[in-house]
Amino acid sequence: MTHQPQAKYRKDYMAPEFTITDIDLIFDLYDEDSKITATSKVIKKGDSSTLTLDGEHMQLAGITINGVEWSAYEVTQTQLHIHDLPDEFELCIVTQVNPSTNTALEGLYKSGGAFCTQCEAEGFRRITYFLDRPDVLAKYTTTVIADKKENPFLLSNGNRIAEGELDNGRHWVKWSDPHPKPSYLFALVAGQFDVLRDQFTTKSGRTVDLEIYVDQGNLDRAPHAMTSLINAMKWDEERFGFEYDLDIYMIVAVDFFNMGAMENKGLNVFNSKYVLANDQTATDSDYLGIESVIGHEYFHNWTGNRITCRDWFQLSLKEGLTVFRDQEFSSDLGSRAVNRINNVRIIRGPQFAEDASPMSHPIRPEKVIEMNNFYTLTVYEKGSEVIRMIHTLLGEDGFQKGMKLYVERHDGTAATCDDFVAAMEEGSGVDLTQFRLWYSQSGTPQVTAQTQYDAEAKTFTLHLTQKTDATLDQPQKQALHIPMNVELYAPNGEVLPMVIDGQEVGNVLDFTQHQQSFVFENVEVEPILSLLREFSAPVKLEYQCKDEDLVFLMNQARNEFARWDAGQTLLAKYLRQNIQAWKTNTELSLPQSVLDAFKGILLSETLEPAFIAEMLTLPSQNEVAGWFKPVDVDAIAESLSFIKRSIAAELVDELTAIYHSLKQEQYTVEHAAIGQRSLRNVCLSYLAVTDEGESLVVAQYDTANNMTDTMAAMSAANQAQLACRETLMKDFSDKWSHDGLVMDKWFMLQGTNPAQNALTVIKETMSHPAFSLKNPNRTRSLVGAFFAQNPVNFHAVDGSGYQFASEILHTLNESNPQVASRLIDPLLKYRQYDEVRQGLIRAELEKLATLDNLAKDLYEKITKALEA
Ligand code: B3K
Ligand code: ZN
Repeated sequence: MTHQPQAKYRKDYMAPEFTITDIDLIFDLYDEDSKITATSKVIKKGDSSTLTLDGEHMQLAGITINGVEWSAYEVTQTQLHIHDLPDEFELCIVTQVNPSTNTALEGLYKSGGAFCTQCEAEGFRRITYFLDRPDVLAKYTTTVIADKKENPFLLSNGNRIAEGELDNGRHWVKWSDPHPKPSYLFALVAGQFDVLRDQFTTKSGRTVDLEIYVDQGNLDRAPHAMTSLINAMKWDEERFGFEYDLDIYMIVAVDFFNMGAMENKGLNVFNSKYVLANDQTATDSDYLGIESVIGHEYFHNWTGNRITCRDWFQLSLKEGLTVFRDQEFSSDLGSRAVNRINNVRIIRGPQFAEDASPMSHPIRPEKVIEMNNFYTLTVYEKGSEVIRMIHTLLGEDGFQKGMKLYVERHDGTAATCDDFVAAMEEGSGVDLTQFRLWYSQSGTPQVTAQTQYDAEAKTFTLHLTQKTDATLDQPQKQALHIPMNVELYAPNGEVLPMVIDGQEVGNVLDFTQHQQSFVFENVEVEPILSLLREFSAPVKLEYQCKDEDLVFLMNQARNEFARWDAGQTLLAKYLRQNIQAWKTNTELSLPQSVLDAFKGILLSETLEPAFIAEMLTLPSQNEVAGWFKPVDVDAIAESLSFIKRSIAAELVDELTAIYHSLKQEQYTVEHAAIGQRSLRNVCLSYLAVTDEGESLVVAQYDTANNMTDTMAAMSAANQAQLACRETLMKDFSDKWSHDGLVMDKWFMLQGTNPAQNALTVIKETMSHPAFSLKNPNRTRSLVGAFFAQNPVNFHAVDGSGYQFASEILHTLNESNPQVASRLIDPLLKYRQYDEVRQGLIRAELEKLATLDNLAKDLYEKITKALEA
């Protein structure tokens, strides 16, 4: 590294010395040399007469102040300092950029034939020199000029206010956004598209034009996104009272995009993966993903855009809250239990792993080198769990009162997480003093529970302890306010009233000390305890529960999540036991009672198919890995495979019968139909490891009339390593080679291929015509899946997986550091593995650390990992 990147600290926040209230932008777009003229109204706020603006990766062509050419300035690699300034002035800056060589996909770049921008977190500074920080809110007008034939559509934020033609085949459109916004919400798109149009009438009767822009020929894949958008607009009015505030809402789908989507005011830019779907190209989970991301970006209009973040340390203010809102949206529209289960899987798997890694940070980080590194599962998903805990403590009514106050106080401003909590507290009257610690303390709390029944006194006591292990960023931990949702059952299934100190209490206990006991009175029989219902706090729970009690809860708990969780706990117990058995060369085994319990669930006539499918889904290899240190990837794979084969062998008749009974003639994307397919395909994944596997999988592939069933057959063949795998893979690739988005599914199967020669095949696959390391979706599907979801091959003890990772990261460090920085995560966790693997991974990280041009994205993560 030539110079060491500097960290920023939350505690150092200072209000800006100047502010910019208005900006007028003119983009003269050319592939290789686009010119941007930015005219801003600047007002001095502090004492200095030097204005320092952020800017990088562009050329400065000129500066004027109040129309006069200015020479009192200097430019560095990342800043522009302008001296001798008056108190208020008009600043005009002309810059030049090259969109066609911008492979980092930040700032102004070309995605296929179209121009587009990505500014969050700090991409606007690659367009012009600016106060590129979220607490500077300005009104934007934007004129886009480009060749008319190649770019018939010229889009930006706000409302279209003027347009015109120029004589050289070029044309222009001018946009004005009446809502002051930070620079990260700026967007521009220019290109040739097909447009799906609709309208929405808001609750106050205003008509909003809805437009979805897709690559030409893809119009038949846009309707689901439109339906999702309309549902989101309606839901936000009904549940939160939030109405849309411009005359137009546009979504543009692009193929080259670093993340899922971006909530730019009035002009969302989306990864095409989260827009395009029809039954031939998309699976049920793609459809649900689109609904959720379209909702998420729309919900940002209030939680993110109208009220934004004061500084980037506050990111969870908008992201945690908006994830909570999108989760609620999906739960209100679909199955609440299935949504909750899938969200909890993310927390217990990858989020807990992040907490245990060198990147561990609180949902409101204290120290950042590269902001893009903090768009994490912790900020987003744990951030949402923190909001959910507030919701649990306040109830829906108190929560909505808090939200109302939050909006009244902070609409049109840049706020902090503390502002949010204060509003929730005052709006609801619930004390959140200790609760605030969730914002500043990192790591996963470990809760241990023990119980005691006193038959004579008729009391049942729950002893709880909490402890959060030190994390790399924070050695000392305090006791958190943990909402602990519990329920007591009598052995006959009756729900017991919970009485403490003579008072009947609700389900949610306030667990606030390191150790705390709750004594329930008038308990006539020894009860069965359902603990951490709804996963009421993002903690690891240790509670020795008898198998019979878990089976009881699987069958009798009145809450579906609790039933699923009991099943998972039972599976976890036998997964651990078999991992141990495999390591000590003892025979693997699974009690008949466990098999019977799952049989009961499979045959249940009252449970929804979608829910049964979740009950029968084993924890992922990565989730199980999180329970151990050192992790033995082979033992985990063997144990998971043993449990799967045991259940399949025991239930083969039932699985076969249900598999056949759930066949649907017609494909519809309705929740009931999705649930049935999901159970049918879970059955197939079990049957794949039985004697019938080969023929069932081939038959399903051959007769599938939708992508969900096609992919389920292919995944089953891949996971079970069936002989038909190669034929199916070839057939799929012959059919879909022209379509990168569809091929991503195929690349993912290559990436997660359990076969021993997977890495060799992956290297060959990189020359597949549909593959390109320049495209983040392709890269994540093939290479990313191998790093993160193929543990046995990635952690091959000869180090081949690590070497390959290092080569890929070396290349991506130059072309797209943001993508590189996402992919490196599995390597950061090297301390979880045995010494040989630790040594091998460390060596690769050290090699990367010496790269001359190491981007700060990778620099931040690698230094943390090596320091650890
Ligand atoms: N706010 C964007 C994410 C931006 C990521 C920048 N590296 C999408 C979202 O969370 O809605
Ligand atoms: Zn978001």
